[in-house]
Amino acid sequence: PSWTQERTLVAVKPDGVRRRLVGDVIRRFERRGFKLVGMKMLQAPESILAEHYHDLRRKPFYPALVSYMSSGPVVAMVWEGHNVVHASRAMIGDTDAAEAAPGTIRGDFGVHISRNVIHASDSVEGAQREIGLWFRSSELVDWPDRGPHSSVS
Ligand code: DGI
Repeated sequence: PSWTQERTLVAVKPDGVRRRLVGDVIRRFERRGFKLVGMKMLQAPESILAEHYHDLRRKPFYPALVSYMSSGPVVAMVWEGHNVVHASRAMIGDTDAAEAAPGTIRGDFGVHISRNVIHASDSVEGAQREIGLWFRSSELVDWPDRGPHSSVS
């Protein structure tokens, strides 16, 4: 088959870290065959959050969103693989936990739209922008792989 390799930004939000869900998130992405090429824990600075959520800056929930995202550390990851952007949106589920299907991360662990455990980029262009925002290129590791999503068959 022809593999289109993509990368996406996934972040376990402060509620997910507090609830010890980092390992479950990583396990789900690994079992799906995706390749981890970057990962770090950080207290997200407001400059990153302001840029990350720039499109939402006029929403009434924006101040609460930034304060929630600043309420503890996040674990930011870059995952690579065939159609990883679309697939990871399906894996995390609907933004609103009440709408998220069982089996998705938000459907299994989400409590409320404002405490929805995880972020994943919603487009290939968005993913490129977000990866550049959260990671320096030197923090991404392009290790050789012969896994299920590899371009080396
Ligand atoms: O890409 P998503 O995270 O699924 O959704 P988004 O980019 O539309 O919104 C980013 C985050 O903002 C979302 O994960 C939770 C928060 N948010 C979105 N819509 C609402 C919201 N928070 C509240 N309280 N109310 C909303 O309507």
